[in-house]
Amino acid sequence: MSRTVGRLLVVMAIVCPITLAAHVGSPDVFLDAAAGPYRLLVTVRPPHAIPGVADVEVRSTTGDVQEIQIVPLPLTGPGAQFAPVADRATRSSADPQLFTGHLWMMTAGAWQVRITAAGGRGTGSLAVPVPTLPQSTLAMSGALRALLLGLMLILAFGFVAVVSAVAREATLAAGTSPDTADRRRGRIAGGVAACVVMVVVLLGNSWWGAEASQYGRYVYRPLAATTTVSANGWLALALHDPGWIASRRLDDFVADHGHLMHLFVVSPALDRLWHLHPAETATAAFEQRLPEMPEGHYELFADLVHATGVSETVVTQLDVPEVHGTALTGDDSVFTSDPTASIGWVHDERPLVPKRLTMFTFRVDDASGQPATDLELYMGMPGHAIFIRRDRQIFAHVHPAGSASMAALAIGRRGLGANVSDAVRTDEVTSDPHAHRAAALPATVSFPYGFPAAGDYRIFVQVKRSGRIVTGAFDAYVESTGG
Ligand SMILES: [Cu+2]
Repeated sequence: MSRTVGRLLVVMAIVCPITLAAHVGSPDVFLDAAAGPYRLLVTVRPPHAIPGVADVEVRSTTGDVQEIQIVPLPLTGPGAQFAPVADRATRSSADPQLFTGHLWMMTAGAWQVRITAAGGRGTGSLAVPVPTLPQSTLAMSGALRALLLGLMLILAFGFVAVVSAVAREATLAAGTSPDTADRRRGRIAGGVAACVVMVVVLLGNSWWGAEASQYGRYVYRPLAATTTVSANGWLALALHDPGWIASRRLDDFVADHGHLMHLFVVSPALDRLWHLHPAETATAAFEQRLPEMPEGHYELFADLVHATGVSETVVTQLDVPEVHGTALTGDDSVFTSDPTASIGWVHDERPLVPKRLTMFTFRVDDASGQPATDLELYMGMPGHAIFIRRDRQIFAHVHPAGSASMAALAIGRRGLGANVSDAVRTDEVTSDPHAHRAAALPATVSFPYGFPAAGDYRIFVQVKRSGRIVTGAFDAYVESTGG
């Protein structure tokens, strides 16, 4: 009997961990933006399981911020209008311009962290879009499992022993010991109590299983895609929803810096990159005329943004047969492994480590080695950067404003209403991605980002010079902090 109960308790105490490949493996949000007069560098690390606690780090670059308040609220809908009472972020005693805080994120979907900075120049607010996508169910640690199992065994055996003893000895007169009939009554009561314990444990186990599988359905599953290439060189991408929360739809994509889809095609060795913009021809069906590309196997990362502000990266593969490609047009661009000496990575000697917000700065030089004076906006921004780990398990598309999608940033700003910050560096241009500026852009472009994990990465940087898109590729080794 005891063995059976023990086994059942083990079953009950184990949580089945559901492990799914992280969609792009880079869930942290990095932002370089303005809250009123203050320029802030923001990191938000959403929790892996929802509900869970997000970590928020805010660094003021201007040095005159006195207080930072943070509050989570939905990115869209009525909830976005009514902010609960904000928490005050803790100011670091070692670094007075660093503020940290922790926020509970309660449901999956499109959230924002609203940050309000106060200081000598008044107050200003900023909306950081944070998609909360539960990545996994948390597995219970071995120690906790053993502790709970032990406690359950004590409870179960204690209950049986108490019931049995009560039935056996409660009616005995003082000083007498139980006779055969008493013992028999005790054993029967103990058996009944054991049956009750077993039923309770079985019911508990099925309740636990139901809860776990319900949460399992809540774990984020990225959109899937099937790809086909026609004989005349058209790529067709059909998106499928493998099932997730009901609020995810396939018919609500919004343009993000001018295009519904940003498709990055890389070769396995990462020595080739195409940045294409397929058009939606029917709901969730995208098409793109392929450029000239060698026959081979390619990896595809397609960035999309829903009207809710949740952005997703669809990962798929593609075998390209011999195709007669067409010339690249518009915002489409290509990188092949020719040395692009005109873009240089400006970095100090500090080793790269995971999780640390770093400004990745690149300088564009002209043929004579002087800072380029002919930079233009490329899809509304001074530059676009792709961070991709060599094993292609981590991928992030980052802009000078940060890792949040431009569309989600715009939704967040709309929610700020009258408090809207007008100093986000790329704000003015996101509404017109093809805007040209009379004044030349600076020759350097910076991207705030933090690598989520150690490994060998490749960084692609794209800028536009006199109407021509230029791509630079850089290798980065990220040390593991544990060693
Ligand atoms: Cu971009």
